Amino acid sequence: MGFMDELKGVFRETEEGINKAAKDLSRVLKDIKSAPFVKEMCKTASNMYRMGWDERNGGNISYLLDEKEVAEYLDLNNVLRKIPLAGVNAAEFDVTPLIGKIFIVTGTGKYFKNIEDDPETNLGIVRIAKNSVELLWGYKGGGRTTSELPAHLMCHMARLNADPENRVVMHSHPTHTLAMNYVHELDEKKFTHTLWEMCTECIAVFPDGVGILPWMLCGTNSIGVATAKKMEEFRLVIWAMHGIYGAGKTMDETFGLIETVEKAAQIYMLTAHLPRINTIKDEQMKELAELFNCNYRIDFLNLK
Ligand code: 2HA
Ligand code: ZN
Repeated sequence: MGFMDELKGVFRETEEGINKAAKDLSRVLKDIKSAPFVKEMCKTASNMYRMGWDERNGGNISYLLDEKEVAEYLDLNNVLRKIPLAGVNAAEFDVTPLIGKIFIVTGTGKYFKNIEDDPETNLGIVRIAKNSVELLWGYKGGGRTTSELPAHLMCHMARLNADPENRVVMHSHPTHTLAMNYVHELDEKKFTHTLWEMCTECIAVFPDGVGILPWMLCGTNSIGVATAKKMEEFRLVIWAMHGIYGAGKTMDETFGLIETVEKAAQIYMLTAHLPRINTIKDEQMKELAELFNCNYRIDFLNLK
């Protein structure tokens, strides 16, 4: 056999090998749209939209995924493109603890109401790199991560320090919570106390209370730094006259935190202009928090 024939044979074998490997890979990879984490993002965004918390492109969610689980659906070596970590000032924002971690994140300018019908356009799965994120799936048609990604990543770092099982950061514009921002003092103790008074179980759901930031420009590193600082202490942070941030271990826990604050704020807004005849007393809140064994902010109660 001549040298050329031998060479052709080697090429043929290599090509066959590559084709077989590609075929094997596509056979073993499951359909990403059936992944539980994609379905959870879709369902949650639809629920948030229907709750009226996420008008137009309002709100954003980031969800830390398990690499092994993602590898069942995607080839982790196939980076579709790199997206810069917009507006990042390295001195303020060191992403090192998150490098290599994979998140599913809502896209900038995308509407929550459209996510369920078209997850591939409205969501992205990204791996964090030094000054950019590597797109592994989604943002079809040239989309990018939410403009609030710096705030989200900073919050993840703060919450992971407080609780290594934290996975979800969620931002939205819940109506009554926002309304309450205009008529109630924006003091963390007073605001939390009022919310706790509005439904018996509030103190057990968010015993750590609600942190509050004054009005700040959104989409910036500084609001991210300030939110993350609050998140060292609180799982819920209000952005005055804008909305709320929640963080938790699961999508249900995080959604439930915001839902419970919003319910309490709704009751406040339904009753604030009426004479208050009955109320839950601080001693009763203490009793409940202790029954549920909650590590509650006792300094947010006015106990005698
Ligand atoms: O993503 O809610 O705060 C839109 C927003 C920005
Ligand atoms: Zn917002």
